[in-house]
Amino acid sequence: MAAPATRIPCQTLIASAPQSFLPIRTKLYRSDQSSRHLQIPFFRLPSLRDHLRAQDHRRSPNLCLRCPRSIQPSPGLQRHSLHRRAAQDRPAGHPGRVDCAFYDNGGEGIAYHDSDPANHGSGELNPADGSYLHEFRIHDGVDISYAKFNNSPDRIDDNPWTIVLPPANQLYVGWTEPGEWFNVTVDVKTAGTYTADLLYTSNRGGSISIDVNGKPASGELKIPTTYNSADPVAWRQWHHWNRLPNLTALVLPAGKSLLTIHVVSGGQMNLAFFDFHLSGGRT
Ligand SMILES: [Ca+2]
Ligand SMILES: [Ca+2]
Repeated sequence: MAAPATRIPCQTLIASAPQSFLPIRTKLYRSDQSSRHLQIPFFRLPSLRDHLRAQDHRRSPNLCLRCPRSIQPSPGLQRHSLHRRAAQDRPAGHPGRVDCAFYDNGGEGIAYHDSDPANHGSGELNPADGSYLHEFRIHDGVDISYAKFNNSPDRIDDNPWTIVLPPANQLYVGWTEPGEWFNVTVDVKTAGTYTADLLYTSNRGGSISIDVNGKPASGELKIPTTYNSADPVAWRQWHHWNRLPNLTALVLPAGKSLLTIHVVSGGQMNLAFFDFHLSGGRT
């Protein structure tokens, strides 16, 4: 049985996590004293009031909306927080696993560049239904989906042509096009040379590159195609997962570093995560 969620004052939450994406369940109070509950899995907290007003306005355009006095985190919030700790705070192998879909906050031109403002995964391929996976960063231009298992009649990501199985529900950056990029801030415990494995699919082959703190660091990294003509399902050519071991080696200083992942050529790749391993001597 899930522990009862703690109610957090709205202003406290906004002040403490100004750029987080949080799933919430809240109660709206209207000027006629009526109210209703609303579930919002993810959105940018500084736009909380605007988002709530827009949601409610469509249903009751003649009523004013008072800001909710508190926010009740949904169970998804706890899972999200645990995930972030697992990804970022592991004591050995720091920075460890870097999930691409958890790129930095900040929006278009700051944290990422995407070729169009729509998210073709969250809210589109995966229709908005109030769930964590379908609405993950739904308002971002980066296109995000997740690994789906046991689909019928055609399996999706756990298909026979997948070489390395991703974790179920693994979020990934898809619909990639040349020229797109996203930033990921990593916190490195031990300075040194790190190799990185990549979990990915690639419909037609392509290449990526990685900058470290704004400077090109990896050179162009070839991503071989995972196309397999034996698969009779055409759309599944985007779902043949594989792992590229030791794709690159990066010299990372201790402390925070900004990684910028560029899609250089090819596009049509799905990028799930990089696993970093300390491979060289300390610098
Ligand atoms: Ca997009
Ligand atoms: Ca895109």
